[in-house]
Amino acid sequence: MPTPLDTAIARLDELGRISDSPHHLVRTFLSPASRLAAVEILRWMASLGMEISHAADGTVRGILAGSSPRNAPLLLGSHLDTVIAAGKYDGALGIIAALAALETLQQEKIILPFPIHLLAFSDEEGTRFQTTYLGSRSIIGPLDPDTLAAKDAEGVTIATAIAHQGWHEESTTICYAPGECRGYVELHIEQGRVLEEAGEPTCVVSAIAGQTRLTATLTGRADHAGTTPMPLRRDALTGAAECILAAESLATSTPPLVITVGKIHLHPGASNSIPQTVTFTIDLRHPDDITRANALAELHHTCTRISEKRHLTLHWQPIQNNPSTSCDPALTAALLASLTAVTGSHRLLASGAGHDGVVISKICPIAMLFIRCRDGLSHHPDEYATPADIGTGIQILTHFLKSLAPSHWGQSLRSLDFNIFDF
Ligand code: HGY
Ligand code: MN
Ligand code: MN
Repeated sequence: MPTPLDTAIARLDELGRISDSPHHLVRTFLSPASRLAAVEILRWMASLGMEISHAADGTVRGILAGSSPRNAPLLLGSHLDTVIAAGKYDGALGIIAALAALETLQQEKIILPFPIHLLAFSDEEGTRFQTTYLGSRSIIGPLDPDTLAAKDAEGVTIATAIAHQGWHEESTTICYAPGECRGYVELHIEQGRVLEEAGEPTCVVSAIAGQTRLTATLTGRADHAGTTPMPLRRDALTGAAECILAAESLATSTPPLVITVGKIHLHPGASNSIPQTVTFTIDLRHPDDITRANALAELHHTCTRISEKRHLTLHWQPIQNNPSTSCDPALTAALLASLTAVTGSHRLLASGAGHDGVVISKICPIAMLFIRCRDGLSHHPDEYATPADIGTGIQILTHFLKSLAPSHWGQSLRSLDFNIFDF
């Protein structure tokens, strides 16, 4: 009989093979592979006896009612979408590890005194539309008009994508009001090197760094590559290059600020034509929101100066701005108690990566558990977490869930005195 860990490892491989590309792993908002992955996750949820449903935007949910279905639910989950040329752990591990923890509780005949709602969010990465957290934002309220108007590379808006590519057949509205849930807990790979360098398998997350996403478009003039002397050019690509290097030097001189240009597109794109327009993305992050805002203003000023000097026009288009988000102290203390009980570690770590908890923190307390990943590598096909570390993560999550049912664990954790125990 396979253990919950065996099943989890097999499911990671299975989900890792569901892709929109034959060349690498990629699942984007409302894509065919995202739908296939959602159907597979629903199958796993149903096999645990969960009440399953899906939203039109592709987020799926499994509910275990527990012994008191009317009590406030605890939310578990992560995202089912990926970046391009992704690894198979980012997102998927959080969904699959939660299933394994619930399976362990079932094998031990433990029924929790409140419902568990396991959520697989349709879009966290923002790969198709650059706007991130579409799935989790949709469970706390309707998407705002600006977001719905965001366009993908083909010019399709989010609104059109949901209307025409959404999973409307038998869909449910999955939505939670502030205060309706007792908390949200997500297990995720660290996507950094701290745990590996510390020689520890897991840690608890203290906060999630704030992030700004925008696109910058520089416009000059297309011209002939052979007949246009250098001083007469209005080359949008060399202008963009100067801006991008300025962003790199700003980030390098202001640690732990990080700035990334992950996408760039130019027009007309002929080898013998001087580039007329260049659009590139900027992803800017810092744990402190004031420093992040100041860095953003400085970068905008620098890029404006560069474009003026080169007789280019600059269009600076903010896409989104997420504040630094602290994890809930009480829920984090409970998760930390389980981390310590299972591994002896007390490690807390701030997350440089964004997570759906940033959004869910608007409606309930959040906490996160990190699992070590090899070389800290993520957003890469070689992303890897060992079965042993995944097993430790599942053990901690299971211990944590049990700790919320004091009847199984005495009253020890009640002394932490927080509302998670209010039944
Ligand atoms: O970009 C991030 O931090 C996350 O992987 N969405
Ligand atoms: Mn990611
Ligand atoms: Mn992720």
